[in-house]
Amino acid sequence: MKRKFVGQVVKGVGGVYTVSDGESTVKCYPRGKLRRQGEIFIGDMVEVECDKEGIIEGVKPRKSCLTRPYVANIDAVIIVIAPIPKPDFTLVDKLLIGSLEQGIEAFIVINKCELDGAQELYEFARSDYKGQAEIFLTSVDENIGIDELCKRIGKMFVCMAGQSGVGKSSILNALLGEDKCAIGDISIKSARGRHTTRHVEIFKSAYGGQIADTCGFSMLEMPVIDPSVLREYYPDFEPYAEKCKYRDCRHDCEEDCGVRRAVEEGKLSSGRYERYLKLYKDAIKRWNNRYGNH
Ligand SMILES: Nc1nc2c(ncn2[C@@H]2O[C@H](COP(=O)(O)OP(=O)(O)OP(=O)(O)O)[C@@H](O)[C@H]2O)c(=O)[nH]1
Ligand SMILES: [Mg+2]
Ligand SMILES: [Zn+2]
Repeated sequence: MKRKFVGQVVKGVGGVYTVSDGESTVKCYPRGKLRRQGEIFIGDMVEVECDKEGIIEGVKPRKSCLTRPYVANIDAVIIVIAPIPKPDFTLVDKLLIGSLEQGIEAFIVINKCELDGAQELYEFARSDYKGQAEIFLTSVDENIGIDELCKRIGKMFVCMAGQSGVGKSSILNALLGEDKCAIGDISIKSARGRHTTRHVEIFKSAYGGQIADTCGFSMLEMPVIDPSVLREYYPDFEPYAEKCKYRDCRHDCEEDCGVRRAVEEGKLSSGRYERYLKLYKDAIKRWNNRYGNH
């Protein structure tokens, strides 16, 4: 007998999706045009018609949708960094831009906090990301900060994000209290991770929330941003941008720029500003490559 229901996509591997109706899961295949890549995201609510196997007939409108990592309907993104591998703060900035764009919360988790350099990272994040993300210190190895993070996540649907090897899957396993995700060895020579997690999958947390694990990624894979709106995603620049001579100042080489002045006066972090300029120039290059001159 056929039954119809609306359920959540909790996993997708090779065109086969696992859809949960809250109690059980069904293996599903998408109908026709939904088979194209990028049509169905993990976290999507989908209409399913099934007997033994399910067919995904449609995708419900999304509350939020990140394209890197590919996940829909999350409430917050958990950006993980660690002393090893060496943090890429431009990637953190870009993840923050993505979360602002989608109107979701962002947390920054400094993992491996028992290692040298973690405290400095914490101080750095507290100054560069003040007011933009709650910051947590965790160590999976020494069981520090895990429960606090789990409580803060509460009933939210969140997704882990960050470079390969920072410990996203390790934190998730610790939060779940079970080893459900594969953990990788960091190659010691290069101190770079090797992409242990290869797909996105959603797990239930002890406090009734949901957590999605994702694979580590690099800046290059991030979506292209319109360079003219980039500055709108820097709320920490705003009080100074009001003092720019030009209303549409992009805080680059324009004369009488309030943001640049704030950096010179030490009111804004120069690192964050330098990374903004880098992202801005990168955005122009990539935008022009895709859409012609800006
Ligand atoms: N010292 C230390 N090592 C940790 C900690 N948490 C995780 N690791 C180690 O970091 C390495 C990478 O952990 P993973 O959880 O696989 O990292 P990931 O971010 O999921 O990586 P990808 O799946 O490749 O994106 C493993 O060797 C973990 O044992 C920690 O708190 N302290
Ligand atoms: Mg992983
Ligand atoms: Zn300016």
